Amino acid sequence: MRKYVIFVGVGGVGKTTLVYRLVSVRQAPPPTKRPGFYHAYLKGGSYYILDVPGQYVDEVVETISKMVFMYFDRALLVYDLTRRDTLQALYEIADRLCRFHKCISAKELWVVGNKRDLAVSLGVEHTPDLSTLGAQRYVKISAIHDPFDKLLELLP
Ligand SMILES: Nc1nc2c(ncn2[C@@H]2O[C@H](COP(=O)(O)OP(=O)(O)O)[C@@H](O)[C@H]2O)c(=O)[nH]1
Ligand SMILES: [Mg+2]
Repeated sequence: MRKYVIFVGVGGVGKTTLVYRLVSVRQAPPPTKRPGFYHAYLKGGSYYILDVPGQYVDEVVETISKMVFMYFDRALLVYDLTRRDTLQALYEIADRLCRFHKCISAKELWVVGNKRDLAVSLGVEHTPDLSTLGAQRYVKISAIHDPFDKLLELLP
């Protein structure tokens, strides 16, 4: 069984931290300059995970628009629960891809609110509108603090 997963979101929301946890890279993630394609055997299957680079909406849209031929089993749209701008960026990315290129082709679209630990300590949390994003599910996590099994649930 082969599964393809893509992580989408602007820089700083924790995508690479999350991917590193999933594929057991024990390193602090450097800023992501080029697409990271990772492979891991998990949950009895073979997973290919794509970590989209880019600090801002423009760069993320540009990278994804060049991969329109790819089909994913699940797209994880990641934002920082404490930063509304990172959620707003997801709306913009989804909108621009659909209007000017092609919507992200994925069987399932999940929204991931990361840095739950920070959201709890700051008492700040922004909630996504799933229908605007055409997403089926919303999950809150902490890429740093959650147990591995909880993070595995993000994979199809
Ligand atoms: N407090 C907290 N910080 C996090 C969490 N996940 C990632 N970070 C931090 O957020 C910063 C950006 O993470 P990174 O994975 O490089 O984000 P990316 O640009 O989306 O790949 C790093 O300093 C991480 O340590 C989390 O769950 N909680
Ligand atoms: Mg990164």
